[in-house]
This record gives sequence, structure tokens and C-alpha cells, in this order.
Amino acid sequence: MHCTILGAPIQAGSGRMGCDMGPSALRTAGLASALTELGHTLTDLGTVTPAAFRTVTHGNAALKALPEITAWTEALTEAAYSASADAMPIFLGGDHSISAGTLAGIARRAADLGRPLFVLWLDAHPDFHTLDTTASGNLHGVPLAYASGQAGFEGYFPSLKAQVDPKRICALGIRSVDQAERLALGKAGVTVHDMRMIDEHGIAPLLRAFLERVGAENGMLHVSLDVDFLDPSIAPAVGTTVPGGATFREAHLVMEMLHDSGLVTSLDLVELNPFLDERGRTATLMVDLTASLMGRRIMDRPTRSY
Ligand code: EXY
Ligand code: MN
Ligand code: MN
Repeated sequence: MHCTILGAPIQAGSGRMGCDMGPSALRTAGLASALTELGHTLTDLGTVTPAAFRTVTHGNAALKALPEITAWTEALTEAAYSASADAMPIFLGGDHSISAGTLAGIARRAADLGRPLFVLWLDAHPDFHTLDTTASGNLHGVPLAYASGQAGFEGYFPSLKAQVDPKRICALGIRSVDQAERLALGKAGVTVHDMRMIDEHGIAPLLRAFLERVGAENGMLHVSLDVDFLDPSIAPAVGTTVPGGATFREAHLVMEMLHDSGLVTSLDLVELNPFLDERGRTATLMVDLTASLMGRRIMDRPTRSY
């Protein structure tokens, strides 16, 4: 497969410093060689440049860095649209606000191709706030709501050429949800598999059911991997740790199943804050998980088609 790598060093969406070093840490941890060793070809397109900042004011006084995040969203939408023309783009965050742009651009690509876009959101959080409901004002908490066309972004964020159908989103690993998000997710029809679901059923059957849907509709599949999907004991380098996350083996199993499905068409690696890491272990784990998603395996086995 041909992959393109794009760096999106945004940190303003997380309300703290450090995520701007994410792309650099992922490169240092060997992302490029992990991909080429698996036989993939690769173009590193470097760092996306945000559009010019506009002065924007909003009634929610808590909002932080709105002009900056909307400028990045504008640029990332274009970058994601172009990069998905003939390759599998891998977007290196940066905090999760990058996905406002990556999803918007990929959704436009899917619409051009006449294919349904599915999203697998691997995260402790659903990031389903609107500009009106976020209390923290941290815009890494809004990208999924924006890209799926929830109300309240008009006039602030770029208008969407195509949106993600919320009914084609599966959020997996969720364990920190604000009340406004809970209501909005239910209303929009997003599939949310929280940790309780994973504990009761196991992660594989939940993911398999979703992949079967994607395969049945010949869908494209965007995977958005937030570091805090993982348990903090194995992935400390994130500002929003929540106990009780995916284990090392659960996370690798998800990646291995995604590879075997052959369905993944784009990927975000987000929220890595190298300032909080321990000798690069979280960056290395994120690269190893990407390698599993791209075909690294312990032993050969027949590929399953979904
Ligand atoms: N729901 C909380 C908020 O809106 O502030 C926490 C959001 C954390 C978002 C991280 C990236 O996944
Ligand atoms: Mn997130
Ligand atoms: Mn999160």
C-alpha cells in the first residue's frame, strides 16, 4: 500500500502544551521504517500549514483558541482531501481537534467516490461536544460532533462539503462522557461501545460486528486513535488519562483485526504529548499499534474478509 504521512502539530485544542511535539515523537519512534519494513511505500508530506487566523467571537466564553483551531481545520480539510486521492493518509497529531479537518476532508473524498464513510473512534472520550455545550472550552472535545454535522458550528468552523453519517460511527473504549454528549450521541444514533460493553462481551465481537457492516456496504473506514483509548499504565503520554482503558493485547487485537479486514483507508494518531512520556514508551507503542494495523503479525494466518 502507498501511505502518506502528514504532521498536524496542534496543541491549542487540548488546553495545554506538548502535543505539538507529537508528530516529531512519532517520527523519532520509527513510524516510517515500521511501514517500509512491512513493504509499504511512503511519502512524508511534512507539516500542514494552518490557514490565516480570523477574529471570531462566540457566546460561549469558555472556548479556547477558536480562531486557531478553525484555521487548522480549514487547512487540514484540504490536506486530507488531497492526500486521500491515491494513498492511505496517516495524520500525526497534534491533539484530537485535528480530526475536525481530517474527517471533513475524508468525508468529501468518500462523497466524490460515491462510497459510504465509516469511522472507528478509539478513545476514552466521544469528543461529541458542540461549541455551545463544551464546558472546558477545549476544542479537542468537539471534532466528531462537527464532522457529523451537529448544529452549532455554522459560521465558526468551515462549512462541510460532506459530513460523516453519525449512524456510521462506532466509538470504542469510551469511559468519560459528559451529560450533553450522552444526550447528543443517543439522538444522533452513534454506536457507543463503552468499557462496560467491552468487559461484558469482549472487544473482538464488538469490532467484528462493525467491520461486517463496513464490508457489507463497501465502505471506506477512517480510524481515529486517541492515546487515551489505551490504559494509562501502558500509555502515560497524554493529558487526559482515564483509568480502565484498553490493555496492550486488546489494542493490538483491534489493530490486527483492522488489518485483516482490509477496510482501513485513513488513520489519525492523536493526543500524544511527548512531554508527559517515559523514555518514549507511548510513542513507541503508538508506532507498534500502527504497525499491527498495517500488517505486522506474530505468525501468518489466513486473512479474514468482512
Ligand atoms: N469531555 C471533556 C471536555 O470536553 O473537556 C474531555 C475531552 C477530552 C477530549 C480528549 C481528546 O479526547
Ligand atoms: Mn479524543
Ligand atoms: Mn480522549
